[in-house]
Amino acid sequence: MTNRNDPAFRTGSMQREGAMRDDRLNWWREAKFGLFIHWGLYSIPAGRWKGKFIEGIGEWIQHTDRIPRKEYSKLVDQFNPLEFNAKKWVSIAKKSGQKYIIITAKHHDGFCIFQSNVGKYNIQATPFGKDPLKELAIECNRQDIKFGFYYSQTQDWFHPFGNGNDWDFDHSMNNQDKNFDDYVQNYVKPHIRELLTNYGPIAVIWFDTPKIITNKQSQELLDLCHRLQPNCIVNGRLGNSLGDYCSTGDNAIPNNLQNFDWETCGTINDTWGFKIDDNNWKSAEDLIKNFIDIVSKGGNFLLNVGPTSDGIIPKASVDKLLRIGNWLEKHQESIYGTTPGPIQNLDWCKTTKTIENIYIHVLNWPSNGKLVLPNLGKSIHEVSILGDDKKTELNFENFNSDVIIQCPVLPPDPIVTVVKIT
Ligand code: H79
Repeated sequence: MTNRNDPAFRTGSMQREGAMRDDRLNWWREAKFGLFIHWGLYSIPAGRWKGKFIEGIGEWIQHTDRIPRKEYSKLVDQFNPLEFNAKKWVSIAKKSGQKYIIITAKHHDGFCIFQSNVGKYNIQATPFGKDPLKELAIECNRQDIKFGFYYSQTQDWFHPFGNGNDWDFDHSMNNQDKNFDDYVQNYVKPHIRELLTNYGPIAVIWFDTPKIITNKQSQELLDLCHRLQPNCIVNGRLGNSLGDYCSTGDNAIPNNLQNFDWETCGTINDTWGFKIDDNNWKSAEDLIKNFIDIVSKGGNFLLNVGPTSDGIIPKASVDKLLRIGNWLEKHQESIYGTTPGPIQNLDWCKTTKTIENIYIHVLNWPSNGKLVLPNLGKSIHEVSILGDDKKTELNFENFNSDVIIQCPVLPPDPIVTVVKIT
C-alpha cells in the first residue's frame, strides 16, 4: 500500500484506512509537536546502581545490570516525588508549543505509575500515595493539551508471564505462549481498561517493542482501545502492522517525504529516563532543524524529557524546549496545520505549505541572501519573511524554471529564517 522501506521505519507499521481513522487523527495531523515523558522507578537510580555508573539508557538499568526483580522493586519504598507539580510540567509543554503529552504509565520494568486495582506494583505501593497521571490529566484538560499514555504491552520485567526478563525467569519453559496470553488477557487489558476509563479523554495510547505479541493479541488491544474511546489513537508499535499511525525507530528521521501518518520520537540527550551522568545534550538549533525536517516530510515530533525522581524536569531540557517554543511562537504559521511543501530534495531548505502559501525554511543562509528555488511555477504574488512585523515585500524574479528571491544578506532569524511565498 505505502512505501515503508526507509530504514527509519524498522519498527513501523501499516495502518488501516478509513473515515474513523481520519476523524481520530485530525487534531494529531495538525499538532506536529508533542512532549514525551519517561518517569518511573528507574528515575531514582538515574543510571547508577550500588555506586557504579551503568551504561546505556536510564530506563533500561534493570535489564542492563540484570538486577533481580526482588531487589529492583524495593525502589517503590523510595518513590516520593515531592516536587512534582502537574501545572508546571504542562506549562512547560504549553510554552514550548507542544500540543500533546504522552507519559509512561508503565515501562518495560513493569512498574505502574498510576493507581491500579490490577496487581500491586503501582504508585499506591509508594510513599507518594497520589496518582500523578490523574493530576496531569486534569491539568492538561485545563491548559487545552491532549493527553496520552505510553504502555509497554509486551516487555514486562516484573510480571512472571511478561516478556524480556531472562535473569529472574526462564521463559523457555513450557506454556510460554499460554502464559504470555494470560498476561495480555488478565493484566495488560485490565490496565488499558483502567487507563481509558479513569482519566477522561485519552488522546493516544503509545505501545512499544511488540516482540512476541501475536496478531490476535495486537488486534484485541486495538479494538479494546477504540471500543473504550473511539477517538483515542494508537501508535504502530502495537505490533503486527496494526495501529493508527507509524512510529519511526527511536530518534530516526526518514530520508524522504512519506505518504502516510508517522511520528519520530526523540531524546534531547541520549537517555529517555533521567540519568544523572548523561550530559550529551543536543542544541536547541539542531532540535529545531530536526523538527522542521520532520514536519516537511509529513511527520510529527514527540520530544522526550526524563524528570528526576523528585519530580523535576532537568533544567537543560526545559531551556531547550523553551527555545524551541520561542522560535515556534514567531513561526507557528509555517508549522501547525501545514502539509509537506513542493521542494523535497534540497539540503539547505525544507518546505511546508497551506492552501495559499509555501514556506521555505532556510537551514543554511546563502552568503549573498539570494535563494534559488526550482519548479515553483509562475503564480507567485508576494514574498516576505515570516514574522517580519513590517511585512516588507521581497524582490523576486523568474529565471527559466527557477524563482530567485533576494533576501537580506544577513539571516533575519538567528536560528532558522522562514520565507513565505503567497
Ligand atoms: O521508551 C524508550 C526506550 O526505552 C524504548 N523505546 C523508547 C521510546 C526502547 N525499547 N527498546 N529499545 C528502546 C531499544 C533497546 C536497545 C537495547 Fe540496550 C540495546 C536494549 C539492549 C541493548 C541500550 C543498550 C539499552 C540497553 C542497553
